Amino acid sequence: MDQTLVILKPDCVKRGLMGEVIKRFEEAGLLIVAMKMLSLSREEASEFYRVHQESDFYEGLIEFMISGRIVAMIIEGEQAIKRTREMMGATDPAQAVKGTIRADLAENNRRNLVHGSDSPAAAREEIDFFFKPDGG
Ligand code: IDP
Ligand code: MG
Repeated sequence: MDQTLVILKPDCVKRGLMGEVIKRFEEAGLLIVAMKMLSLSREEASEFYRVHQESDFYEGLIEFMISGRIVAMIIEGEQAIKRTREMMGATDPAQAVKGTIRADLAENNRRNLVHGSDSPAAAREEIDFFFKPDGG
């Protein structure tokens, strides 16, 4: 069993698409084992996305991620990391395969509804980022 960290981004919450996205993961047989709604501070968003700090989209990404509430969740299942990434689709919805969350529902390559960890190491680190072992 893998665990992965998925975020429903501010556009997902504001557009009322949380249920639709969660339903897709659940219908694929993946299990949500932890979930919370929160707002990221600028510092937290900057740390979470620090691998992108040299990218030209970084500032816009941070502004977007702090623009509203998000939902962070731990999703568990066989090959959960790979499968959630496949279900999300490519970063740019225009490039994403039909039937994926981003192709079907996302607005553009920034406002693309969801984040999912892209490796076992990232999953561990990102789960710890949102769900500290002490419950904080
Ligand atoms: P991913 O979410 O598909 O793993 P990354 O390359 O890790 O994509 O980028 C992180 C996030 O940064 C994306 O999900 C998207 O919100 C934003 N982003 C990525 N590339 C661009 C871009 O070219 N323009 C605007 N925003 C982008
Ligand atoms: Mg990524």
